[in-house]
Amino acid sequence: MPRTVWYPGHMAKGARKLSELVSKLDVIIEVRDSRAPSSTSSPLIKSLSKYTQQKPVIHVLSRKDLADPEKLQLWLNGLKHTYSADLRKREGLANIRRAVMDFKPKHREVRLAVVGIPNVGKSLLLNLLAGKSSASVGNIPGITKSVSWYRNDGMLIVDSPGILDPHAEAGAHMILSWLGCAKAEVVGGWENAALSLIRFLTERSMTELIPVKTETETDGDDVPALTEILERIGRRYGCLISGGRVDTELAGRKFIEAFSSGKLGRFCLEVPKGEKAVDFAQRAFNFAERCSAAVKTIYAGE
Ligand SMILES: Nc1nc2c(ncn2[C@@H]2O[C@H](COP(=O)(O)OP(=O)(O)OP(=O)(O)O)[C@@H](O)[C@H]2O)c(=O)[nH]1
Ligand SMILES: [Mg+2]
Repeated sequence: MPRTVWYPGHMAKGARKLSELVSKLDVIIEVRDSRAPSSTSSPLIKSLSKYTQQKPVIHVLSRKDLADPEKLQLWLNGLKHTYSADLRKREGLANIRRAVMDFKPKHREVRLAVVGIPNVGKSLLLNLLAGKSSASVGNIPGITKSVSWYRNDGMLIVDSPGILDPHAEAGAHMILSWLGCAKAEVVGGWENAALSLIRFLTERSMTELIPVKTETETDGDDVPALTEILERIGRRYGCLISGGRVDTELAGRKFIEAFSSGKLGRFCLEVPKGEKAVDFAQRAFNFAERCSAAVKTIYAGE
């Protein structure tokens, strides 16, 4: 049984450090991914309010450029103090800066922390606010490992490591792995993550995001149909091993990477007040585990 929770030491340490300094802050920026604003919310926001009085929180939905614009608008209509942004193009930055400066005390700089789960764009946002590329940015989860302060005209900003919920359900990690915010190893590997994503997309009629034909029946727990789709993906991406068989682990990785980077199209996995994608992902996770076990049994029996 693979480990289903990813909470290494730097996350625990980061959470502790943030709790120590939260009383000094004027405002917190929480960064979430526009494509799943509920599942990518930070577990820290709730826990930090335990340490001091409630702090104002500005929500930034990053990767607006990769999200379905209509579904994203539903989130923006329903959430207060929320700004969407394409941080790579600096779109939405002026609004975020204005919102932060509203909390600036008269006689000193405004103190803020940028928090969120891994790989949502915290350090990139910090660099844009600070006006320099001081914090390391990279497209794998877990780049920032410590809590650090940065200063710019009128702002004292804390960058923090991406921190996940140590008590999260396996499904919560599954959906994060599809978005590149959690490692696939945590949810049983790339094949497992890809099979559950294929199931999610087929059941939601979002098959335009799958780079091969999916006309095979996928009702119920139809194991061969999903594995067949993953094998087609593997053949499309050239993931072949001896005997012309598909390396399904590599195929899963290539598929998830293309999906999370937006190469397969824009999407939102959640809409407000709908079925939470994380609930679905939990079921998909359970299914994918059984599914990949079945595949291994087939290979072992050959
Ligand atoms: N397309 C797109 N990419 C973005 C956006 N915001 C951030 N990224 C990319 O997302 C990746 C992660 O950015 P980081 O700033 O390192 O994320 P982080 O939240 O600090 O990650 P950790 O330190 O690992 O927790 C980088 O490759 C960024 O270029 C955005 O709005 N649009
Ligand atoms: Mg970072």
